[in-house]
Amino acid sequence: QPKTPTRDDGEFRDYSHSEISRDVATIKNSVVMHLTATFLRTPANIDSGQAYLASAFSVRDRLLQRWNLTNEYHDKIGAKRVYYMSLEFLIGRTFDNALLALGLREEYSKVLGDVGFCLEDIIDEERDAALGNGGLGRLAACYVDSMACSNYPGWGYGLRYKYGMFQQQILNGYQVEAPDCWLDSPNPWEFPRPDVTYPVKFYGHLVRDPQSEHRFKWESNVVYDAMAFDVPVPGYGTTNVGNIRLWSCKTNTLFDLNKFNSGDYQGATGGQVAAQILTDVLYPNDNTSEGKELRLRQEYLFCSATMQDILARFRKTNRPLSDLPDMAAIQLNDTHPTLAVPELLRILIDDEGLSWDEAWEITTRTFAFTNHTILPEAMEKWPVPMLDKILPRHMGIIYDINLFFLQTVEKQFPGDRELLRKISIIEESNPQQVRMAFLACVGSHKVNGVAAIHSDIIKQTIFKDFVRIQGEAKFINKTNGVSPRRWMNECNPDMSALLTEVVGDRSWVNDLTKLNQLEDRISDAGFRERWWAAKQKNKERLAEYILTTTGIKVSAHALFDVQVKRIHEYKRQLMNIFSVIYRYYQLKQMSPEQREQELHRVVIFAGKAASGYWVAKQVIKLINSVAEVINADDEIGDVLKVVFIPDYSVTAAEYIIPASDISQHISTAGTEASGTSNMKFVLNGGIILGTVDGANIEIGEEVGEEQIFFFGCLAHEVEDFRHYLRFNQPKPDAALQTAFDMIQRNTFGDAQLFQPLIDAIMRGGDVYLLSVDFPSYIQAHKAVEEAYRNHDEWVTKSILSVARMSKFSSDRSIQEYAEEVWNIEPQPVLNCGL
Ligand code: HBZ
Repeated sequence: QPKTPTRDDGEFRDYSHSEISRDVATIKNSVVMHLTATFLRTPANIDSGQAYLASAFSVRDRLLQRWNLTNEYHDKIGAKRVYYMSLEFLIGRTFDNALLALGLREEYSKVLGDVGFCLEDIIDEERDAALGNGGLGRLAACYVDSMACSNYPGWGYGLRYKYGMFQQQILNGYQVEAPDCWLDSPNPWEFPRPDVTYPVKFYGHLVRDPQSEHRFKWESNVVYDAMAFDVPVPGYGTTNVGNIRLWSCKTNTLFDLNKFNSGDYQGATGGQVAAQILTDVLYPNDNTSEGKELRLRQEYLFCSATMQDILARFRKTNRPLSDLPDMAAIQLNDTHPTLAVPELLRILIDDEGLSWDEAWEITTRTFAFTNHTILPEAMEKWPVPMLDKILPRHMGIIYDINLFFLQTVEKQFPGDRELLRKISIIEESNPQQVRMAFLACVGSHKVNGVAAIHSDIIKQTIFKDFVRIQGEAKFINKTNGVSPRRWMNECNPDMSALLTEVVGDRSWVNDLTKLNQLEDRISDAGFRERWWAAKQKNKERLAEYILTTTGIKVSAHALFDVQVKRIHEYKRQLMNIFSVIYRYYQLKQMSPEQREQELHRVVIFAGKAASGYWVAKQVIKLINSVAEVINADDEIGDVLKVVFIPDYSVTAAEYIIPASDISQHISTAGTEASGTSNMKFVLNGGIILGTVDGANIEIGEEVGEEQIFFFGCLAHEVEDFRHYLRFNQPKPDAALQTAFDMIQRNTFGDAQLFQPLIDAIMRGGDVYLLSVDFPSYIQAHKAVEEAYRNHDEWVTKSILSVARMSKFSSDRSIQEYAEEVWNIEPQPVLNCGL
């Protein structure tokens, strides 16, 4: 009789790898069952797309069993849960991730091999779930992964966009957007829940409750339905499976029988068409706020459905509403879900009959808020007239929140009218605007930034007065992290195998602190060689990928210099391409013999520009124009190649990141809140060329400054430089001037196209300080080349960096949030024979 494992004996940890049915015949049966029963095929008559779907559905079955078990268990023990509310989840693919989590990769490989398919090709059939723009959305995906892997009872809440992040094509050097129809084929990774549907009201009018001055009845006949789709989040090395609940919008007046009967067949379903639009598309802005009414309605649909769902789950516990903060912690991923604050107040006061004070206490103890940016154009503000029209009750509640807040401040700082004006949630502009960051701050018990420098900056800038009023302790730092499952184990199998060898088992995948054991191997020549071979193989794989996506042939023996991220002025892709132009100029001055002596380099760009962001799109055009000229120049050959990889995505990142020698994170100091790809690159043995900004700083502290190439002015110097440049002409150094000259001599096509980019620097105040940082940037490039030529030294840097990266696991971030913000504990599900 096998003994029943208890929660303390730790057996559950290895459970998925040791005791799950790994029987290949059983797996094959389940795949064949889906082929025949779900997709009406026979094994002899399928293509790789169908093979993918059948395999994915069979994996999903296993996840759903565990998913049920996890939630049943958490209900049973009355676990406090955390809800991560985010308008974006940039998930990417799930199939390979799930196979690794369940420890069934080899088995599926065998089963697929038996029917004539190669697992890698089948994995390639999956489309990314691209329900996010960039860092903020990917962070949400890494965080739910860490919650599942660390056994925290946590759920993500988001929207199920019918069209995710647009697909980027490059035509004639320009970005062209195409819709991302990711739901056109069946999606094995979602589970529709028509039983979990909530009505969400818009517009209408208010009727005051005669019994209470704070209570209203909100009457409206514009009602939409939000229906849940559950996306399983496989936990690696644990039975726990997490969940992302995504809302899809339907109308609840599905069919207008009156219209139909009067002959208006089109009109009869008109409501349905209008309703779907709410969750049709993801707004493609990164670090810019979209002031559209539709976006506001999207945000509210999300907040209302989520709060109704959280409260429905809470009510099942039969505890009084005052216990809500003991059962639920809600994290606001930036200001996008902030309407959840007035929505909870509304439900507690108007529907549940609580007093304002009771409701306010519950609300502020439940919510916490993460800020991801201080760029002024990203700050969400909604015009009061718009809010008042769409959500009259919420506008009233926001006025009350503001009134009570200002009253307490007035008591604390009597007569300081200037202070009241500065901190008011309502900005006195014309029209008045609701400042969502202030609303989120006042409605939360904790506010955090995403890297040490960023958390300091927000305390000195946007939340300065709030720190004075509400105290230092409320404002904390939670440095971002990335999932080692996806960003090492999955995307870099060869380096992962080396880590497993060093550690002795795969435990590092859930415990990155074990990477420090790598330092013991630093002088082991054989190990160093295999380390480098792994990097080399990744570079060859990327060279293949570049060839298929762009048609450009690059040498895997060149230095791979990578900048992949959203295209944005503050991230300074423009500075990078100017330096490439200058490099090209220098190479052209050399004799062929001299040139051949130079370090060979492939400069790789990728990233999307928001569809309405003209400057960013011109930068893409410039990069492609420069690439075209340089790549076609026979004198240059392999000494310098420039590549723009189209349609950057999570999956593309999984190819690109493990192959970098150098990656660039070169934002103007103080503008990149954290960055997370910087962590992924270093974790994969690449070195950073970067500014003293965001998480670059903490990475430098951990891995040692010798392992990073820092350059540029410091955050505290930026204001003075900007001030100077507002009144004085920038003085480009000879190198930058050379780049301008080459563009203006039509070297890369019509100079007129690019003149606005130069003008932004020379006449527009050079807001991002390219002219200031360019000389030290060029110096840093030189230092990189010298270091790379010393191969031994480079390999040492690479190994040491990885060994010291444990801090940047999202498991560490999540543990800090759990302990310091959410007050929740890990709740591993017992081994129940699944
Ligand atoms: O969040 C990013 C920061 O720029 C980056 O430094 C940080 O590492 C990352 C995770 O904390 N911010 C965003 O990605 N922001 C947005 O995508 C965004 C999207 C829509 C908006 C505003 C911002 O309206």
